[in-house]
Amino acid sequence: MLTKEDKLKMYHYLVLTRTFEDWIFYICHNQDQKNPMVIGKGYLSTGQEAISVGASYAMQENDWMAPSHRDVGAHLLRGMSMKDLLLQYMGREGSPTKGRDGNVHLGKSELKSLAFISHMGAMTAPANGVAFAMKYKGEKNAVISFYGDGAAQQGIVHEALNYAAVQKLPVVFVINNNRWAISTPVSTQTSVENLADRAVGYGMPSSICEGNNVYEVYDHVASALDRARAGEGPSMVECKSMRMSGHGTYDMAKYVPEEEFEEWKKKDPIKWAERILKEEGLADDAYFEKVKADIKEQLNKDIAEAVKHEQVRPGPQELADVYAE
Ligand SMILES: Cc1ncc(C[n+]2csc(CCOP(=O)(O)OP(=O)(O)O)c2C)c(N)n1
Ligand SMILES: [Mg+2]
Repeated sequence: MLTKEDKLKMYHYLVLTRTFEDWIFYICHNQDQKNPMVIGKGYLSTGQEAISVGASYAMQENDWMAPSHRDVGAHLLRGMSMKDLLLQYMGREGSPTKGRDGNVHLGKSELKSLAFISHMGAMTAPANGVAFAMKYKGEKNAVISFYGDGAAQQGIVHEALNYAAVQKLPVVFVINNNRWAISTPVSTQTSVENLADRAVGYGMPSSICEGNNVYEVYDHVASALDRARAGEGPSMVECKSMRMSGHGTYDMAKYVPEEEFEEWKKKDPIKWAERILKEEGLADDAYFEKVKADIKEQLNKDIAEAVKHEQVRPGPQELADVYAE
């Protein structure tokens, strides 16, 4: 059962993720393109933050996750600092990838998150690897493997799901079905109504949840993780949501029908959480405004610090641990 403290904490992380990514969007569109602060582009989870926040909130300390590129909320919740994220986006030496990779291609083994690799769906295989090791060692932990509706069509995902089911691995496959894979709608990617319908073919249970209701995402993923930790094998949770921005900050998503955005705006995860918190008498508008203002203030401080202290871009010395002697 989620306590009041849990619910407010999850709300905080929704707002934190949104505020950070809104800033990334702003900078990508307003920075000096000849001397950019953010290297590359932003890949944002705007409008679907409840998936990564709700799912990762259900993790225990020794669980691992294999994030996708829309899981900044999960990175933050697992303890990634704002400074780490900022330096990563800025391609600086002090970032989790030491400036060798950019934006959302990151993870930190100290935080039990595998570093995200760009090949869609490919994170399901190392997620299985970690789960296999847990099972082999007799540990009662589990892994969340996050991936999108587009990634769900990759061959490696089908193999990984089959393998996880056959080996009864402690993995929860959390699908972020945000209806689009770049400019391809989900309706032209697959002939099944729900991606979760495939679970039966792999021999694992599945459930479908409102991906924009952070507390519902939590409930579904928490049950699936409990099941995995109890040795009952993998399961799949399909989170129905919508990518409320372009694929990256360079993409204004002109190919998405305006009505689709309008429809999903009504299901905004932050507003949804606010509605629930109000209905349950746990918080009011003044509280929400304060959370938003405090986060903005803290973010401004973190940005100033990151910019002041970490101007170093990686040089050849940073490659030293890439190659064996
Ligand atoms: C194997 C592979 N094919 C193509 C790409 C290019 N690509 C990057 S993201 C993306 C769309 C992914 O869509 P989805 O899995 O639905 O995730 P979303 O971006 O919607 O969260 C594609 C095609 C890639 N990175 N890897
Ligand atoms: Mg998608």
